[in-house]
Amino acid sequence: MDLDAATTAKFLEAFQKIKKAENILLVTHERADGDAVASLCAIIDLLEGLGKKHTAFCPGEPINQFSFLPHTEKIIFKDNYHSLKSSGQRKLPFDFREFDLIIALDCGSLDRTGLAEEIREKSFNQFFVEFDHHLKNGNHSDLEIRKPEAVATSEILYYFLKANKIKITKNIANCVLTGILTDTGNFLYSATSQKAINIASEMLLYGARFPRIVRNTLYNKSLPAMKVWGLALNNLKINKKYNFAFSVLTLAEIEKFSPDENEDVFDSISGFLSNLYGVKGVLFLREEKGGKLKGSLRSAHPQVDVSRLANKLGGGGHAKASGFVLGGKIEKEGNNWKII
Ligand SMILES: [Mn+2]
Repeated sequence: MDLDAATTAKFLEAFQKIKKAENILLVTHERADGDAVASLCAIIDLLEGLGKKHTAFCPGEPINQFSFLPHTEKIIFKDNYHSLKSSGQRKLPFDFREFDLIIALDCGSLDRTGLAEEIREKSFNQFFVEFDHHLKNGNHSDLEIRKPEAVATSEILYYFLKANKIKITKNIANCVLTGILTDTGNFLYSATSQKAINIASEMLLYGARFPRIVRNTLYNKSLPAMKVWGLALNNLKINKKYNFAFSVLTLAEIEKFSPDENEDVFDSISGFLSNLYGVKGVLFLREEKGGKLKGSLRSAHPQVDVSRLANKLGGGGHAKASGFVLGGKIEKEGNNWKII
């Protein structure tokens, strides 16, 4: 990405805001993925170097597989956040009014931060900066740094650091490389760019540990997770009319193997199912507790944009990887299933 003057000006402004701020809130999206956690950790590293007071927040359960990243122990993960919210008992683990700067990283949409109401209100005049590579969704940012052409938010952070001549520490290098690797499926997804590969190799020179990242993000599946994978593979079918593959898991099927809720079992399944040759894409639909259905869409086909289907179903994401959530339950009868 060649940085145009307008983007460079935004990066400089963002750093000015950070330097002036007294208390900074960092937030990312629920069910945080590698890029989300890595982006948080990279900015935590920067803020600690500057001696800035800060809090990092992620709604939802902690994702254990990223605990190898520096500073993850400082992130406040809020368990049961959404159920508390719907029952009206939501209580934030901090006083939102104390912050003068809020930085959202990799969020996709404000609703995924768990802080949508507070951020929209900005009742105490907080300045809101957004770094994201998802498509635009709303007009809530005071400073919006959005680059859908970047493979990861971590890639955007790299340009931000460069524009401001900020030293890339070994910690930051590990974070940026993790974000790029996880969001490109270790450079396998079609969105992978030459720039992302160049940045990754530069991160190795700054001390990022590639084998350690891959070991933690790829070779990390437990036996229950593998069993659930097996079931998802077994249930995989192709809809010949649309040349689209799908696999459906009911809650009862999943619970038979009691996978650890803190393990990212399902994202990796949809990624693996998309290895199927010759189809336009794949849908992985699973039933969750509380009458929710989660759908993941993946495609490796150059002409297919699965985010259009995800958007129609109230979700979102990228052309090659998207998701949605619906209310309902899955009923299976022999080889057939329906949503009730
Ligand atoms: Mn991302």
